Amino acid sequence: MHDLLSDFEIERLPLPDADLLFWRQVDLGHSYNSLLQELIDASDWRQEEITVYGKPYLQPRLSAWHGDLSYSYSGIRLEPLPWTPTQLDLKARVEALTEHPFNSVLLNYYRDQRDGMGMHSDDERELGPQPAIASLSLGEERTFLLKHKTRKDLKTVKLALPGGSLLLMQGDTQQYWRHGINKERRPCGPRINLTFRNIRT
Ligand SMILES: O=C(O)CCC(=O)C(=O)O
Ligand SMILES: [Mn+2]
Repeated sequence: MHDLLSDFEIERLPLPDADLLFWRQVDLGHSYNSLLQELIDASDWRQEEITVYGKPYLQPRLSAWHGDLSYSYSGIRLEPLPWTPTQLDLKARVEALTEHPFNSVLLNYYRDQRDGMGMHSDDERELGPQPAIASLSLGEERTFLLKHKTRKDLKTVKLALPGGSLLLMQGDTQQYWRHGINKERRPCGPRINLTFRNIRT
């Protein structure tokens, strides 16, 4: 069970066919800015190529995959790098808050307003039928979009993800909803997002 204080800090986002928990500010044991800078400097960032309708594109962001097992994502196979001590510390904090175990993390680095992530759902078979995905944000606040896959009557939901916030997507969320991060017109500083996942063996 969550204790009273952490329950008080959690918001349940009331979307149909979804199970979303949101922590506006989590205690990460270090200042958010020092963590952001450390992760920017110390990660082995890659710009992955993806294929859309047969054409190769570079993803508009950098990424790094760490953890225990390899993973297929948007048609690319990612071999994991080993966990760093900072990532293991963040993983333990996120596991304690969400009460889910994680064995992998995908780091996304949105360098400025020109970086983003297209609408998608994290529904790869390796994640299982009702995956729990915990998304920790550092740095610039960006807008997270959620769009129901079939219910045209539901508007796109916009959720501001400030640095230090944690979003847990679980239950049917990936089955019924897509999510993404839009590019912005206004100038944006860097943002890092760590998405903790549990890959099934
Ligand atoms: O940057 C974000 O908040 C979203 C990341 C995401 O959806 C993903 O890594 O699959
Ligand atoms: Mn995702």
